[in-house]
Amino acid sequence: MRILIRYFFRGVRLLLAPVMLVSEKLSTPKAVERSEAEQAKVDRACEKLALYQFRTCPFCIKVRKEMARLGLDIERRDAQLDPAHKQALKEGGGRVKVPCLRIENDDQSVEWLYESDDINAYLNRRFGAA
Ligand SMILES: N[C@@H](CCC(=O)N[C@@H](CS)C(=O)NCC(=O)O)C(=O)O
Repeated sequence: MRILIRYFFRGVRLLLAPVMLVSEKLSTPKAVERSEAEQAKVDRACEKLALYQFRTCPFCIKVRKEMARLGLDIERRDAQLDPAHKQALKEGGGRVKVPCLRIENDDQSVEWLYESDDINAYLNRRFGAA
């Protein structure tokens, strides 16, 4: 019975995935405009960030849309399909839950920030309009 339920939900997810991805594409906002120098500075800062995500997780989509709005080129790491990323998230952050933002500080220390609202608030504090 349990296996049937698992396959049922897997099927639902498979059917919903394209809908979610198309809807994300259609509703992703345009990026804020920055000068070339400002954008280069933001791009450099984003090299120290990585988003652990699942492609069709609604909370990840929320964060990805905010990244797009803020014009942030943050590496996305699939913690569902890539076992190395999944393991890194488990070991570094403590659990396989997404979205999770990996933040490398200037002193090389690393923070793992969970919760889509907290991630978006962090990105806005750091990269939003002053
Ligand atoms: N409140 C969280 C919810 C995140 C969440 O439920 N993510 C799901 C994927 S859509 C997950 O990682 N589930 C695995 C788990 O909770 O262990 C947020 O806003 O980020």
